Amino acid sequence: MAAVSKRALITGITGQDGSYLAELLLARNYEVHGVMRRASSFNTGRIEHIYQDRHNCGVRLFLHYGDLGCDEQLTNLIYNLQPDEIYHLGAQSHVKVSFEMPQYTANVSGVATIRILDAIRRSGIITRFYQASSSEMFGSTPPPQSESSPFHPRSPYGAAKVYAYWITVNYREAYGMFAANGILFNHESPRRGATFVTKKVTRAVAEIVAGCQKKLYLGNLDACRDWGYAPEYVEGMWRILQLDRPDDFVLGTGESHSVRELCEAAFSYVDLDWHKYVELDPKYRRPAEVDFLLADASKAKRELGWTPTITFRELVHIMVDADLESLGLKPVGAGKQLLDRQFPPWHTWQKSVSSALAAISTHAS
Ligand code: NDP
Ligand code: GDR
Repeated sequence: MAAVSKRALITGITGQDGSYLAELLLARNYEVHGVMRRASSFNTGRIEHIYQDRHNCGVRLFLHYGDLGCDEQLTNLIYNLQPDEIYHLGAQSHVKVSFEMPQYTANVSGVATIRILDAIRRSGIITRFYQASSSEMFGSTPPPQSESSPFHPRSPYGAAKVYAYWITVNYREAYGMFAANGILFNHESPRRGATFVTKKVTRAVAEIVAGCQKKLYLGNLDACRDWGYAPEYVEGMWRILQLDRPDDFVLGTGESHSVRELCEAAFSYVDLDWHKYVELDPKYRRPAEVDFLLADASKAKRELGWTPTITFRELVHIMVDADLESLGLKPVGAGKQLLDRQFPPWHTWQKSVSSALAAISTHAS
């Protein structure tokens, strides 16, 4: 076995991006440490397939309990581990929920960033810090949005992320830290949380095919998003931290589609007409909406050599296939074949992951 190359610390390792990033870093021979919060039920479904008992030899993935709401464990981990790279991905990441829990969201998705940055500063260690910034910061700023577009957040989540963005820039400028923002547009996968709209739609399609669900209730069908495939975005995060100097980057596909188009793409993939199944429920509308997000990621292309390859329809096919498979149905096949053909082993088809997540229900927002 090759020697360990670097040590990384990931907050939010149990989330969609954290799980893909952990796989990517393990494949690149990193020692990976992840922060997970204590839960009374299972919250490691996305990383179960890469978890190794720490008593085995050659183990390179370690999990530590910690909560972003306070700094006791974060400070210890940073000081004791002295990671070469810190990827801060943990957050209360649901925009609609942030209207219901605005103070909690400010704390966990905003203030947590300064907890980590200040722990780095006080510990005196040399490390590289990645902040998971979001296209939600642009809010009502007209498309296309790039690194130079102004921020106008439309939710407590977006506002919290603007704070986290600027404090990252501030620590870079004030203390000369390697601290960088990735401003990522929506990215999805079979591991996406069940209450985000892509997963809600693709999961419903599979349930309807299986005969377990009759209708799908959604909010605003007109909102447009720049949706990409999550594993390609964690590659972008890694590249941002490999640069000679820290900088901020927009990552997105440069294509935008409405929620209505999402429904059409997902249902038509299994030869169903979405009009017969989708109904509107005002419960899923937000007090303020972000209408149109479209990334101008030309800086990332130029300076990181980062260009996403999975198109909107391909993404939908991947997710519907995964959801069909997780219910024990035969995938249509185009999405599954695409992954088998196009991607290296660190994020090939993971039936185990989509099945584990299928058990989680979709009651909330
Ligand atoms: P997820 O919601 O899938 O994952 C969030 C992670 O944060 C989970 O591991 C979650 O733990 C953890 N977390 C939440 N609250 C706490 C807490 N109080 N203490 C410790 N850990 C906590 O998000 P994604 O993977 O999709 O996104 C990763 C990051 O990127 C987030 O910061 C998100 O805001 C940001 N982002 C995401 C985009 C996207 O399209 N996916 C786009 C732009 C930015 P648990 O598993 O226990 O819930
Ligand atoms: P978003 O993602 O808010 O963009 O945040 P989400 O999938 O929740 O919503 C996208 C759009 O779909 C509309 N929509 C619905 N959304 C949900 N969740 N449920 C519904 O029933 C529904 N009906 C319509 C929404 O109104 C919205 O316009 C995601 C998160 O990952 C953030 O953490 C991240 O920062 C941004 O993407 C970029």
